Amino acid sequence: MLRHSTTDDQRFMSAAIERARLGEGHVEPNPMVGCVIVRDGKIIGKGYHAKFGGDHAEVAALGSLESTDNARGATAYVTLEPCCHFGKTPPCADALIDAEIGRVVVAIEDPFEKVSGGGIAKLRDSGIDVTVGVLANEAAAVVAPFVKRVRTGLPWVIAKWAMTLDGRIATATGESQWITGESSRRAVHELRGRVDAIVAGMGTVVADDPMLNARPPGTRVATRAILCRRRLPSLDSKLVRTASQIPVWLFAGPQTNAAQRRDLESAGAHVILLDDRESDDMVTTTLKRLAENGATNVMVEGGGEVFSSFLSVGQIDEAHVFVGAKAFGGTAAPGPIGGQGVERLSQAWAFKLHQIDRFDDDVRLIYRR
Ligand code: AOF
Ligand code: ZN
Repeated sequence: MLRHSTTDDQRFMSAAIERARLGEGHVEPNPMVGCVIVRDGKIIGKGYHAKFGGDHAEVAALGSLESTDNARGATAYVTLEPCCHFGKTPPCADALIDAEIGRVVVAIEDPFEKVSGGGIAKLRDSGIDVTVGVLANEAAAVVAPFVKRVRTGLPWVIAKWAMTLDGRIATATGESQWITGESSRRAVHELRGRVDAIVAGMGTVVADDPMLNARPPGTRVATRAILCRRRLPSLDSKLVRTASQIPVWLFAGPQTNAAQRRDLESAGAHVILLDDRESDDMVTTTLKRLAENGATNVMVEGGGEVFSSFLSVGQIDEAHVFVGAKAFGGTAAPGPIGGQGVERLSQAWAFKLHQIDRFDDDVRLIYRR
């Protein structure tokens, strides 16, 4: 078998990708970007985009140098093409040119229309040697949510469920709390604390009366988006009782009760009344509205019918599957995904394994479509 050895370019790009990840939860709707500056085979500067509206990675890395003179002739490794537009900050391409960087290694192009190749062209025009495509897959995986939103206008969708070793989410009599242990549940709250919205169906709201918030709070406060095709949550549900502190958006089908909708509005919930067409394609309608409101990452907590409708329109990008160290058995004990399911093996929804983590006796499997 042919083995590819890691080149210096890959090693340094890998360090830049590691930096990029530190921005998770802080930079969205911007992409996570990292940059390291290398001279004589040594990293002499590092930076990442740390906060929405703040310095871009390249500027942060240049700023971390002991002396600005050290940039002259050095190589900058950037996980995303340096920008060439005036956004909330001036163009990074200009900053690299002004610093007299000798070479720039870029993992992937920026799909954002104001950049999309322009940053690379600008660097080359000024005589800088530019290499593109180093660790492109790894870098693309980090910015996949940003890329999806820029390309499709829809947010990245993360489905999360917990199941037993034998794939059950409840016993045959319907008991489900708890399948996983405390440290798994902490990880779920970390995820809730970095996404922009948490979606659930009315089945889950009625069965569990969930809060759908992050405890302790994370870097952002997710809007709780409830799919209410036919029925609406009650005024004394935990969701509605906390609606004035944490946003609740109710995506209401046309048959829902008008008086109830008004009461929910008065209680502080935001009711989005859908017409027949929007209600028929509730998944896309919901995702579009959330993206228009700035959402990059959306988490779907279920239930089974909701997962099924998201999957059938191809709108689950990532699944966080927590496996608890128990088995329930029972032919009537349900699994995580409801609906009709696929008829044939050849129609199965296919995923790729992305990450595995252990939480005491539980595991979290992260799969991507
Ligand atoms: C870079 N380096 O570290 C990042 C880039 O208006 P702004 O300043 O927030 O710019 C946001 C856009 O800049 C974003 O949509 C993406 O195209 C690019 N992000 N570019 O050179 C960085 N975060
Ligand atoms: Zn920039």
